[in-house]
Amino acid sequence: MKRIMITGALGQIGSELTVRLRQVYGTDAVLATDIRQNDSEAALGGPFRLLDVSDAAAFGETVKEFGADAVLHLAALLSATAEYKPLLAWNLNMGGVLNALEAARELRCQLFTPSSIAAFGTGAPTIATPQDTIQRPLTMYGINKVSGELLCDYYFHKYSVDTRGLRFPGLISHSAPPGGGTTDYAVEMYEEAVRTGRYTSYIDKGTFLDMMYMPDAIEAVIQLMEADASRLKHRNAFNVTAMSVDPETIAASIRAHLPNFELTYRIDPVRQAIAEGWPDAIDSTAAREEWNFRPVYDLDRMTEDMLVHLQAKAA
Ligand code: AKB
Repeated sequence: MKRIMITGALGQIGSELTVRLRQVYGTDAVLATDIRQNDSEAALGGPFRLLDVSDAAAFGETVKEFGADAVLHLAALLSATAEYKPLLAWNLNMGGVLNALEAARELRCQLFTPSSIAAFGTGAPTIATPQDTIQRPLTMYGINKVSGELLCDYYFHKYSVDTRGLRFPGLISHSAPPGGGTTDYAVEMYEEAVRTGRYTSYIDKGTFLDMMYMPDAIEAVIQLMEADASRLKHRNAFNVTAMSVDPETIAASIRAHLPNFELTYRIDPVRQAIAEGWPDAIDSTAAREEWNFRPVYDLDRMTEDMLVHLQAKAA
């Protein structure tokens, strides 16, 4: 049975991915790691190790001791935090990817690294943004993501490391909260709709961004990691998306269930500028053709599921 190690396991993606991987591969076959340890670790229900991904020696030792066949490297600072702390973002995001790549090269592991819609920027088409196009992001996070994509390609071509990756859109989930991202507003809107019936958005109406529901993101990671390598022409950084929405579109979907939901705006110039530099809607044809990516949740189906879960939590 495949043995898998995850970094950033207590984060928004990691906490759900760890639980799902343990259902698929077995509890003890999945090692969760994170720089912090808190109450939510118990919910992951299996082996856990503290790991600072910027410590190269500790990274390599942890992979070796566990005997991992695959590393899913999720630990990173997100776009808004990276804009406030660019040097920390460079050191943590790039150091982490390099340490993951080196461990995968030395110990012959498969490696998954998430990229993002942030990897696009000035000059790229904003509608149906192609898989292969100009990538000149103006944010530190975007620069980290493009550099990570290129490094993963480099390790594949030079050392035959089996690197794979997805360009994630904003991910919406009801369990672990996101933190420090630009697309976090979408998750907050659902939470506040249930909690108070109103939300003040820091992203302006008419600002469209790609989003995807977490269950689709989790299945996409597993599907890509299991995909037949001979079919992968791109390997790293596949565009994946399930919907393109702005705050008003999400609010309308919420109002189908909570008609009195109120949406107002107080724009955060930093996160608004980041969002405006990203595509409105990316094209995921390569992922569909090369490994059968098929998201299940559209906006309304996701809204229904989010509200059911959040209302159950609030009860
Ligand atoms: C962020 O907003 O920073 C992330 C992302 C789209 O990469 N959710």
